[in-house]
Amino acid sequence: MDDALIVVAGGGGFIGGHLVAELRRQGVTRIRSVDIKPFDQWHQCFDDVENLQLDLLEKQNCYQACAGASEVYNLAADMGGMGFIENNKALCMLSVLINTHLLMAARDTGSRRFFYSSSACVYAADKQTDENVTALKESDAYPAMPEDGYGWEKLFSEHMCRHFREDFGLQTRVARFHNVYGPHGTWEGGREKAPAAICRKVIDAKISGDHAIEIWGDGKQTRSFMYIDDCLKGVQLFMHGEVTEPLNLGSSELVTIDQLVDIVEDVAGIKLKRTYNLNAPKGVNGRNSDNTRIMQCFGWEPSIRLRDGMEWTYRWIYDEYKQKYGGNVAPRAAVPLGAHVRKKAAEAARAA
Ligand code: GKE
Repeated sequence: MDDALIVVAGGGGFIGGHLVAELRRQGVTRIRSVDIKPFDQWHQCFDDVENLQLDLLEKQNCYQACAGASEVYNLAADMGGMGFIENNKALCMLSVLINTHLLMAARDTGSRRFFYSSSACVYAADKQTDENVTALKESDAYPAMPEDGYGWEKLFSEHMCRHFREDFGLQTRVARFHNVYGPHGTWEGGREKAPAAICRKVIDAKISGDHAIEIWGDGKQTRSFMYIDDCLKGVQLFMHGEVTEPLNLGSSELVTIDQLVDIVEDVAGIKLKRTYNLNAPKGVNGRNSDNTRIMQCFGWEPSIRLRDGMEWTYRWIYDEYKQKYGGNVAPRAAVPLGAHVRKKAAEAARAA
């Protein structure tokens, strides 16, 4: 195993970059990190790693990426927070080509294990209508009614993994990530998720002196957020364990978005006047991770407190913000319309 080659697909992204860093810390000597982005846009890039810029939608590139690999981690996908996935459904679904071609390549080039990063977006919408959500257990993915676009791709790809294991003997492992956050994540540009977006908005307010914040939705929607270190630990437990069914990998510390803002205000030492944009992308009303299965299987669950993780994340974003914009405020991007608003407009247009 010592000189086994580990491939991280999506190694230029947030989670992939952290995974490469973690493998290096663990002393893995042969790592291949693959991403479509130019190297200067990778969230983390290490000189002692074999870095490849490849478009993994293309089958031949997946074969190049997987050649000689012992283990393949697939963290490559076109994705983002609600602002992105509600408005880019086709792009999100095209990631099916990445996982399909990687599975074929891993099978044909003799990889021992294959990890797929699925998402809590596979869960059925009708189980997430209430803010006082009952935590989602793995069986709640069926009957299937996942997040349109992104969630369907994830659910389909989970099945591809299962059938490659059953039919071809490729040892696939699948985790359903619940909203992962931390340093080195996207914090501006339209793909950022709520934890990073709220940090950036609080920093905007601090720097501009305009002590106000716009929150998407009514602030009462609930989520759990998993710090990156918990995510990395879970990914490796799953990859090297014997559990073949998709399992939740998420925190069970449920908060409202307003409570998330409270935490960031507290970290930043500021109080802001809140406005709520009900037309912005909002996703489901409530989502939490039921961790019964992961506890049964591994005797472990993500446990880093949100307050701690948000403090580390805020400080990292603050430094990045200052480095990029000096003492100036970052340019404000237009807020995209939520899928619920566009759906209503389309229905009204059809009725007229
Ligand atoms: N992105 C963002 N930006 N969200 C905001 C903001 C903001 O400035 N203000 C409030 N929110 C609200 C959103 O409207 C949504 O209701 C909630 O925070 C969480 O948004 P999110 O972090 O973008 O994404 P979600 O948790 O709804 O969905 C994510 O789920 C993951 C799995 O749990 C997805 O975007 C995927 O990235 C992922 O699969």
